[in-house]
Amino acid sequence: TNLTASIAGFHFQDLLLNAAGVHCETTEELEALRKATGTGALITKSATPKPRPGNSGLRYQDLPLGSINSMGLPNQGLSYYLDYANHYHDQQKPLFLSIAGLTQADNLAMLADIQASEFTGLVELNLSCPNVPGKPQTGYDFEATRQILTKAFTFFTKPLGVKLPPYFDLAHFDQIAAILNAFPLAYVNSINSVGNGLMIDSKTDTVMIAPKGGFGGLGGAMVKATALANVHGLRQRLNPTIKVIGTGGVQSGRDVYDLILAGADLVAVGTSLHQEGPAVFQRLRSELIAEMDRKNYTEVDQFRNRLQTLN
Ligand code: RRO
Repeated sequence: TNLTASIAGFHFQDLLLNAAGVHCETTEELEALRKATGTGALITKSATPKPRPGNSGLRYQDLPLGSINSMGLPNQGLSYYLDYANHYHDQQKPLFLSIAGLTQADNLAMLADIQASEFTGLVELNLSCPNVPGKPQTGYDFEATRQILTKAFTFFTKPLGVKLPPYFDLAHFDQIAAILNAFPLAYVNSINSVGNGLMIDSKTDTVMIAPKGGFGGLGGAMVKATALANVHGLRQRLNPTIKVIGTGGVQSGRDVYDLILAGADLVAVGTSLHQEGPAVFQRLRSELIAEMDRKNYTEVDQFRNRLQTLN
């Protein structure tokens, strides 16, 4: 069975990777992803120019239908990930470097550092972190999104994608796609967590996590429909040259299949990776192949973006 994909001249032997942020803050975690059966790529924790400890207190909780997090961008700083990247030689599994500046100036400075470096992988600009107090998600500010991309593409020539927040109105799908289509993006990754949910522990009548009074990004099964809608809505609107990484709600091989059917080229796994560790990729890969076998498919191209509608 052929699970290969390609983005911006990079070839992937398998179409699964981690969702940025999960199991990818340290080189040890990244190496475990690289070595895991079933991953076709890996991505680093979103970096800021300097290391950050992130938010204080309990900041991630598993839930019956997924997860809630308010990590607050804990990371080792851009130079740590650039250093890992510049010693990275696994041609079989391309490396994505994720960056998430707290300001436009920080994002442009990091892109300039990456441009000047010997880095040869793909870069993901995270426009959708929901958890830094006082910092709105850039992806919900269409003019700010247009402005950062306009400035970035004046000098940045390496393969660049963006990580988007979920959108909930078809008019917003139209607006964000029109902006993204104006730039030579390699891909979009949709969705980040569903920002600023709130869950309650019924035993104690308290919120589930400490930062921001309990508000945090939702992931896992409860966001699957939102992820499918965003992947499909964007795939319908984006230039064919812009590939799509589908992220959100993957617990089974059928969930991977559904994101591909909706138009995803690669599929990323967050909450399930947090819960099961890197062995999740081997399970998802074999479940996807089993689902394809049931349909007599040997290639993902036979069903990618072939979602059927009624009537
Ligand atoms: O670190 C986080 O709190 C975080 C980030 Br940067 C993000 O993009 N998405 C998320 O759910 N958490």
